[in-house]
Amino acid sequence: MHQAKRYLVTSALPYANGPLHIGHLAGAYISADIYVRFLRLSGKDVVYIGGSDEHGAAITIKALKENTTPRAIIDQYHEEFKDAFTKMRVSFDMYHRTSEAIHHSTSQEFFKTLYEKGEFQEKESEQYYDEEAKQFLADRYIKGTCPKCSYEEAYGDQCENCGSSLSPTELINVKSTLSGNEPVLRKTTHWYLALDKYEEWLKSYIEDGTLDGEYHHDPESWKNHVVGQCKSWLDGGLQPRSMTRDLNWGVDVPKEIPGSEGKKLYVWMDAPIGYISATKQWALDNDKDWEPYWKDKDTALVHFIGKDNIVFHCLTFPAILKAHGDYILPVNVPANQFLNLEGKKISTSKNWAVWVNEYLEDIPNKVDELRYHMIKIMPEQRDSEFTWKGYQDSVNNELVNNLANFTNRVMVLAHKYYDGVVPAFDENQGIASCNDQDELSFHDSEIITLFDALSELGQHIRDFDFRAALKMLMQVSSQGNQLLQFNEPWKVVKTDPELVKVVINLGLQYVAALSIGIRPFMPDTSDTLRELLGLPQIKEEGEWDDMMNTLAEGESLLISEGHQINPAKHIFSRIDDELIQKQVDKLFATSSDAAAPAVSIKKTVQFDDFTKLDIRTATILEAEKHPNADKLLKLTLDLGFEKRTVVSGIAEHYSPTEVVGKKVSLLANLAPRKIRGIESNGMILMAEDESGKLAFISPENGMVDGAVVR
Ligand code: B3M
Ligand code: ZN
Repeated sequence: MHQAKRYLVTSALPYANGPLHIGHLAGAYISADIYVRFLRLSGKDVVYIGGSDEHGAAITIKALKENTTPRAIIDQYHEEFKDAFTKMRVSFDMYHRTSEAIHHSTSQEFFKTLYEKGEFQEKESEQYYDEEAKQFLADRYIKGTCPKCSYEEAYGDQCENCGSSLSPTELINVKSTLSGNEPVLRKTTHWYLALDKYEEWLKSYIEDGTLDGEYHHDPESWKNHVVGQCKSWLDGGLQPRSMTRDLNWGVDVPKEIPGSEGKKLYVWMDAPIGYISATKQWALDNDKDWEPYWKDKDTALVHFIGKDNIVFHCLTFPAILKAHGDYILPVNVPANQFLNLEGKKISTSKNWAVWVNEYLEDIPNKVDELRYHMIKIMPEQRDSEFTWKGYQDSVNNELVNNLANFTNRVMVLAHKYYDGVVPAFDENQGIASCNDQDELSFHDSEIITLFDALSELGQHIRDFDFRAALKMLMQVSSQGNQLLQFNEPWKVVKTDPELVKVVINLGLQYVAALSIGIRPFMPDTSDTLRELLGLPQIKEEGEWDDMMNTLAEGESLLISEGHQINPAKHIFSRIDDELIQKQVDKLFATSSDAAAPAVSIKKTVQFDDFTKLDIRTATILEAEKHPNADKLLKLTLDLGFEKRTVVSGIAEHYSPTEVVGKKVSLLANLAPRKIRGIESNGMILMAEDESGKLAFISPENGMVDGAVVR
């Protein structure tokens, strides 16, 4: 793609089965929002599409668990998502939902076209079936151990730990998530898309950026981890994938197709088509034509997603689009990696998350602060981590101390010296003194510096380097700060009033530039700055390009001489320790993970089972190293009524002298065992934590030896 005429930008459709957390925001939403806002600021034709993914087993499972209907679940979360995105200022042109009729018909049309073109192979196969629930178990209805990474909670279609896309029969130790039972295999028929047929074609798309031999995009412009994941898929060889499921919730396989009864579209067939149906709805609502956005080669299609969705957006969906025939393909899929939270993986089920709606309730009016910190730590190339302390530092050290401090200072000084009127200045100021070589005035050379920084910022956004872009934004603010720091207008205002005019004028140009440059990252702050400067609000209609043109011309200014600004104000305030501590406490207090056992509780036993164990108190009389094993101690125990030898594996933790005299609990009727040549008569009970640390289970209060423990 050399010059795109229009852009169609999408963010992954979140499953409507649980609230949004900061990991979602960092993955596919804030990133896309920066990009589309920048495109609009650059005067581009862009449509930004999102919506709720309302099908898939995760939703029906949730409904089942909560004794309600899928419809009730999706209605609740769809509204919540919309609300959270609006408040976080994620600026979708259309936030749609896949339960809408227009989506059902659009995805059915897709399915029918593929069917009629002979793209599907109809195959009978054995699939897992839960005899108690009387249901086939697709995707999320089965859990088991991932064959690739050994993660024990992998789903039938995907391992969320390593991102592998799986087929149910690859899982080890399969369990039904409905009944917990081990499922049986039964025959069923489904329609498979021959991904293997597209393997070569996909290879050149991903690796060379070509489609049917023609240039499509520069593969270097894609993130390494995205291309890397695709390559490893392709190298592993693609298999036909079933595009249908035996489910009772989802898009029906079109009636006209024989054998369609009871069959639904696979959620990863219908969900990406959701981008298309949402675009159709947008076009209907806005009296536009949707087709150029999906069919014209001069449209740039960009998908923002999290890394667990890479295979579906870079391989499966492109193959579906290709099989259909009329559609364009993404020019980039700038997936983000995962965001961790306070040292652990974010987990919905363990409530280890910062929920967006709770953040908005607990810390209202700090939307841009959260956006800022999320961009700063965005997991663009590798996983990254959110900590509350880090968030506090970003706000206090960067937004307050740098950005707010600078903008406030300039405006305060402008009021102090010039009653808030942008000062006119002598254009020749500084030519002789510091810039005589290239004959630039002080003002001009500063404007060039500003222009360069902004150009770099813009390029980073176009390259999907949002962290770097944010850094440049802060650098602009730092440059402005240095301008004040270096020239110290407060010291020379009496002796060199001409210099001070230039400095304050420049300072205000910087603030005006920030009010536009900040827009993609922190839209509300842009509004505030414009308000303070007494300039019109940014409508995201080409203002970036106007600014760059203005700066390049060098004659006209972003804020003109004689313009009256409004009273100065700090645009950010500090976040105190108390607020941060509250959030950290809340995270730990409400998470089931913080208190979760490292080793889960064993199967229930009856009291009778327990009474078979004879546990006694005892004292260690003697201890010595086992002659044949480094990890073992040979102990002599006093049980009051007898002495015994016990071999114990504690030598790495305790020296013989440390343990002599210790009171312990002993499993006294354990069958004798020869351990490395020495017979052991019983076992000392020890507590062991996650890290392997050991402690004796010692009776208190000098209890006599040989007492019964029960
Ligand atoms: N709902 C998966 C997810 O939320 C899925 C994305 C669909 S994008 C078309 O991770
Ligand atoms: Zn895995």
